[in-house]
Amino acid sequence: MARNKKPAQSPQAGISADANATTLTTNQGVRIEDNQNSLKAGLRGPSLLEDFILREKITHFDHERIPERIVHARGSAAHGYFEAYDTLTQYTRAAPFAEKGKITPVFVRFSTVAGERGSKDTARDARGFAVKFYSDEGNWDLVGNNIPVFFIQDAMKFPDLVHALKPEPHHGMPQAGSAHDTFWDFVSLMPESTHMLMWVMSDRGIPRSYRMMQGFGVHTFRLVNAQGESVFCKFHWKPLLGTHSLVWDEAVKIAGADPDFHRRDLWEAIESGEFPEWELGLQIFTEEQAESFSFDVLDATKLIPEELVPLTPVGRMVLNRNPDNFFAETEQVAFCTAHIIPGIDFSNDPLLAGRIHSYVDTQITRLGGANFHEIPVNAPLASIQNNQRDGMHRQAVPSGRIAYEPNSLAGGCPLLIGASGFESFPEVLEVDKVRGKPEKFFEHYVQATLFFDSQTAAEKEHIIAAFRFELSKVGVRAIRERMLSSLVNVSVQLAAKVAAGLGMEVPAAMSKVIADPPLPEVTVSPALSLMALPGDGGIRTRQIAMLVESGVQHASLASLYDILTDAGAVVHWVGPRVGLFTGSCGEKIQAGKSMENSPGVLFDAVVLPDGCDAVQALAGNDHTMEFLTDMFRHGKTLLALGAGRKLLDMAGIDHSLQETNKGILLAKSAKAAETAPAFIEAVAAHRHSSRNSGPPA
Ligand code: HDE
Repeated sequence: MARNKKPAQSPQAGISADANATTLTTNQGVRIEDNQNSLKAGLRGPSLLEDFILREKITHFDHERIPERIVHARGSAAHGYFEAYDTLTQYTRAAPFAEKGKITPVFVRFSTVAGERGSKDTARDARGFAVKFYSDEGNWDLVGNNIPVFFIQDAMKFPDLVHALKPEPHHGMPQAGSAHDTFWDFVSLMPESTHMLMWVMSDRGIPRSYRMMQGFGVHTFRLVNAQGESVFCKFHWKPLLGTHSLVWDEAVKIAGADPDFHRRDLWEAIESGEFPEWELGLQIFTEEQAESFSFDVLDATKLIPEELVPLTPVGRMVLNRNPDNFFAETEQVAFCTAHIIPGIDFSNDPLLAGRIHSYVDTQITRLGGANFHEIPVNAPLASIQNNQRDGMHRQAVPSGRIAYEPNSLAGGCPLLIGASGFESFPEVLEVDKVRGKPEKFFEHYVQATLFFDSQTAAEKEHIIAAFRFELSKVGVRAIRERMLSSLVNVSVQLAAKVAAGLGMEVPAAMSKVIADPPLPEVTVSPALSLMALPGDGGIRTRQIAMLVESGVQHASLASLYDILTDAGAVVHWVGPRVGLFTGSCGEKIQAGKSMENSPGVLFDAVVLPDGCDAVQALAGNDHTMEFLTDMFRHGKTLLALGAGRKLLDMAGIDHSLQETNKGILLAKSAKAAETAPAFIEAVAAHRHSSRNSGPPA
């Protein structure tokens, strides 16, 4: 691969961040002799003010933290590259699409929105999906989410939305959660939020992995070609592993068992060489087409159904390198929607307009000044030449006396390059200066209904359960009622089921601004269901537990272990405790995990061993029953070898019924290897939704 990572940054002379450096020094490069004891007047006397080594160390430590992001504070990131499938010069002169096979380095940060920097990964929330392209014509930041629409239409409402969503200001609760009064008060008064609410309450709000979610640019953007011609475009990232989610009960339990669940998953996959990959698809359409749509493409609460404007695949993105340092890269990366390059331009989406300002602005506080572009992870590969000077934390050392233009003393340099430089698309505007919205912005429910109607039965049940859960945490009854009255406009079935779950009557529908909206072009869009992207049918990186105890029939487990590992799964020996166990024929088995430190929610599937003594010992352990009960009710795949089926019986798991039997496999020990293909198929299905309704009786 030609250039699949940013070249190592060359630190300024004298500043060494080399982890292998052998000599401990101060920040002034003075070698330190004693790093244990401060300087004192006598061994039991007071410490001395002159101890510059102690003072430097403590002072630096005192200033280690920077403000966290006001939203998207918790995130995880990786380096990689984007590869263009073909030239796209017909539509855009943007450098990453200039020629077939062109490689552009990227840095991608995934995030939750509401939680603070140290909050859990599995909160119900939208996820950020921000991509920085280090193109040879400058940095382009595509700062998107895993959901193609947003809560609000106009940047003017963003501070209100975030204040309502974040922990309530008087007591600072709840952390990383939308299930509280102020959030639902705001969204129930803002019907334009309804479409996004449907997405966040769906399984999209609790992804299985950052590697298994879509990304969307959300807004309509412009592509501009070398002739200055422009088309509109929406950006979509599709994961090769398919789109998969957690179920709520699982997400809640994972939050306790491993709050870093998504961070760990991304890190471990990349460390093991399983590089996550997405395909970039564009919805390309003209302004004339846009005018004919029943909705406004400048309204970020609306999507363009793929059935109306299909995706054109244009390239792939691979993440193949973990950051060297979390703070230096993941924390200090500064994504800004204002960072675009020739060939990409904005539309007049009023939400996007506010973002163009906000991101640059926020970095100035967060990263301590206007020179954040010099931080290595933010620095473009394209060279920077301009007359901007000085400011806090300036690293560059421009030489000479010329810092203005026009000049003659430097021969006019740096020169403007005219036509090939960035030029805003010369849109013709003849308008009044007004505060307001176009008419189609007032329609709030058609696409919320489209989303709900496009879900499978299991997905619908999860949406209903999510609304029920969230609204059950709302203390003010009037807010619940108002939200229900809004949901009636989405689907009477949805509103009725949520109301029943809250022990409430279905209220009258909320009045709509547009009673008779234009007929939608599409009424069911299969592409909106998570099931539309099942993945490649493989089990690469799937986490599989093999329960072990002394006395297990080792040979059958070992044969499966090899087959599953060869198929790319990550197989773990999980015991009642960690450490050594002895198989029935004296084999030594090292359990790296215990059911206490790694409960069932952390695995995609489990294999129960054969061996009467082992099964008896496992059956007597409370953790085993909890492990199996969770895996059953979360729709995971369970395979019981020989006597292992007794564990299913003891956990109350009925493996005889065909309906609930999906993903529950039984095999004799001697047939373990033969069962592997069926087991792999069941694990690749991700989840068996027929049994995620509740615990076994
Ligand atoms: Fe953001 N958003 N946002 N946002 N956003 C930030 O920028 C903002 C919006 C998104 O990994 C902040 O550097 C405004 C939509 C992501 O570093 C801030 C508005 C979408 C990230 C900000 C929006 C996003 C942010 C906080 C409405 C999806 C994390 C820290 C006008 C398309 C990027 C920062 C990362 C972060 C402002 C709406 C995505 C305050 C004003 C819509 C992925 O500047």
